[in-house]
Amino acid sequence: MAQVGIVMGSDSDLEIMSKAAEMLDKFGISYEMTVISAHRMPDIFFDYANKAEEKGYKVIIAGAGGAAHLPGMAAAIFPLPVIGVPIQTKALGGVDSLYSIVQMPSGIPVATVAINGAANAGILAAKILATSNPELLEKLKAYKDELRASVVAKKEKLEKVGYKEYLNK
Ligand code: RP5
Repeated sequence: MAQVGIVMGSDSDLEIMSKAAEMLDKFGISYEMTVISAHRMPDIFFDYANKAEEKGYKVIIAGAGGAAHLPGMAAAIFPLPVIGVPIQTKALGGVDSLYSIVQMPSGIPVATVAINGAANAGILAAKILATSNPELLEKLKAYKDELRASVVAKKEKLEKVGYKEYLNK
C-alpha cells in the first residue's frame, strides 16, 4: 500500500515532480505517481481524491501550473495533508501557479513549497510521516548531516583553491 500519492496536472510537470519521487525513493517511502488534470478530466480527479484515503495515502503531493486548482481541490476532499508544488510557467513564471496554490481559504490548507520545489515537497512528506516513524526520523537526521557535510566540503575547497580553480576559469 503506497503511503504517498504524487499527482500532477500534466506530463509537462513530470520532470519537476520526479524530484519529489527521488526524495521518497531516498527515504524508502512507497508512493504512486499519476497525471490527473482537475480541469480537463474532473470526473477522474474527483474519483482519485475521494478514494485516496481508503487507498492508504497519508500525504498527497500535488503539482500544477497556471490556474493551478489541483492541489487545493485535492485538499478540499482528502482529509490528510496535501503539499502543493507550483510549477513554473512560460507566461507568468510560476507566480500564477504559486498564488493559485498558496492562497487557500481558511479551513482548507495546502502546504505550499517554492516554485518547482518538488524536492522539498518530498522531504516535507517524509517529515510528516516521520512524526510516527522513528526509523524514518533517523534517516531524515542523517540526510541533514549529509547536507551539512556537502556544504562544508565546498567551503573548504573554495578556501583552499580560490574561485578561479573552483570555477575552472
Ligand atoms: C496545468 O497546466 C498543468 O499542471 C501544467 O503545469 C499546465 C500546462 O499543461 P500542458 O498544457 O503542458 O498539458 O494543468
